[in-house]
Amino acid sequence: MFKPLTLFAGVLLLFGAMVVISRTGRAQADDPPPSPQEALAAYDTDKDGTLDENEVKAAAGALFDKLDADKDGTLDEKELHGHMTAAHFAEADPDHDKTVSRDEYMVFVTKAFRAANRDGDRTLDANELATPAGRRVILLMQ
Ligand SMILES: [Ca+2]
Ligand SMILES: [Ca+2]
Ligand SMILES: [Ca+2]
Repeated sequence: MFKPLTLFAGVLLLFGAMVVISRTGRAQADDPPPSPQEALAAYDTDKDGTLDENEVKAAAGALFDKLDADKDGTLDEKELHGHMTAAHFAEADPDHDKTVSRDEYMVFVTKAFRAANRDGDRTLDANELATPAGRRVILLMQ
């Protein structure tokens, strides 16, 4: 005779769990991209839990091709919109021709990687990717 009550409690518990899950989901959706976890899941090709310079450059090269909408081999400020601030664009374009060539992009990626690699090992871990410098690296890959 206690069974219906147990069932009711079970349903309540399940409902409570669903509310918690949906709240967590919403909180994550509110988090601004980029996410270190997503970047690691997408670009850590050797699955060692960190991004090394080769992994970052491979992802950055793929993004370069994707962003180069007019396929002229360079990225202008419009093509890079949202991936670099104006100040970083100027830094990435040392010859000031208002475009970033693939070589210039890779030099900038390497600089961003080194700036984010706080402990000076050869990899970026989740904590390093969560810093402002690390987020800059993620934006150069996605
Ligand atoms: Ca790795
Ligand atoms: Ca272009
Ligand atoms: Ca590191």
